[in-house]
Amino acid sequence: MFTEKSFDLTGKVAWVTGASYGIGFAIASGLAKYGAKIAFNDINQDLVDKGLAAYKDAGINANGYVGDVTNENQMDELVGKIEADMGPVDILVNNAGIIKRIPMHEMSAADFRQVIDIDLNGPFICAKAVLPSMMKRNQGKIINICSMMSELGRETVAGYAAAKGGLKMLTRNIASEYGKYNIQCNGIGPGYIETPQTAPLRTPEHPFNKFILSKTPAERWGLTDDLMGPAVFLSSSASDFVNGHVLYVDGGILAYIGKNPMEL
Ligand code: NAP
Ligand code: GCO
Repeated sequence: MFTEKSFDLTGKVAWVTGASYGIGFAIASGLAKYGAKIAFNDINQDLVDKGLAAYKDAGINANGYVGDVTNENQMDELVGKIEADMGPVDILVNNAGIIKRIPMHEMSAADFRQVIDIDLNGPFICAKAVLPSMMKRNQGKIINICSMMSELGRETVAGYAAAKGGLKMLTRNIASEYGKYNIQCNGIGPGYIETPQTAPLRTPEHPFNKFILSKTPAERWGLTDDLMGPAVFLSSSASDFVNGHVLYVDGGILAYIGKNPMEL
């Protein structure tokens, strides 16, 4: 039943991967504002320490752990640590990810494999690590951070688009296979967001900056704050009948043919 508490995450344990900064940090901060207890991991202790300081500055008492999402043993151990420290994981946000911008004919198979490993195998490994506990408790929320490249291609991002397209289908498959355990798996597809990952594209001289503004009805780059509300919604009981959906938070990019270049 929908009540004023339907967005409340009090007492829930949320694990956000790769969340020392950027989109993951913002999503974790948004979940914390609605009462969730935050666990996050990142690739090394320096990043985890940086994240812990940032969460503390934001008034959030987060638990940080070193772990590589592509390492199944590390992720299984990490889930055990979170459960021992905080309780079972109620909400998993598969956020950790990388991008490599290289023309495909110049991209090595190793580069392609690395992007697929982190951006697609990682979410599989982390979701697999939390599913058994969610199944036992007949409840759980899994949110995969997809992309415009889950729907669209563009030059130089073959590995990333393949990974994010696969992540959209992994989202649908987890929803299909585990919905009977009251587990909802959905995606969030950010548009073009101001984070370190897109910093190279946002320099004043980079043509991509004007291109994105022409493709975005909102005529601005997204902010990580724009992702907090969608994440709270998909983490809460307000979305218990939303499953297998990718919620695009893109300012309207996917709906818009783009401005007439003559008007730019
Ligand atoms: P970001 O600033 O590069 O942050 C990504 C985080 O993931 C970093 O802390 C990174 O650590 C961590 N990470 C990378 N590989 C890891 C691994 N193997 N194990 C654990 N952590 C790892 O990226 P972002 O812009 O915040 O993006 C976060 C997610 O949103 C990504 O999945 C990205 O594809 C997606 N996304 C971003 C945008 C955008 O416009 N920014 C739009 C759509 C989707 P390091 O610092 O060591 O790399
Ligand atoms: C790029 C950008 C995008 C964004 C995001 C868009 O090079 O095209 O980095 O891939 O990161 O994924 O949704």
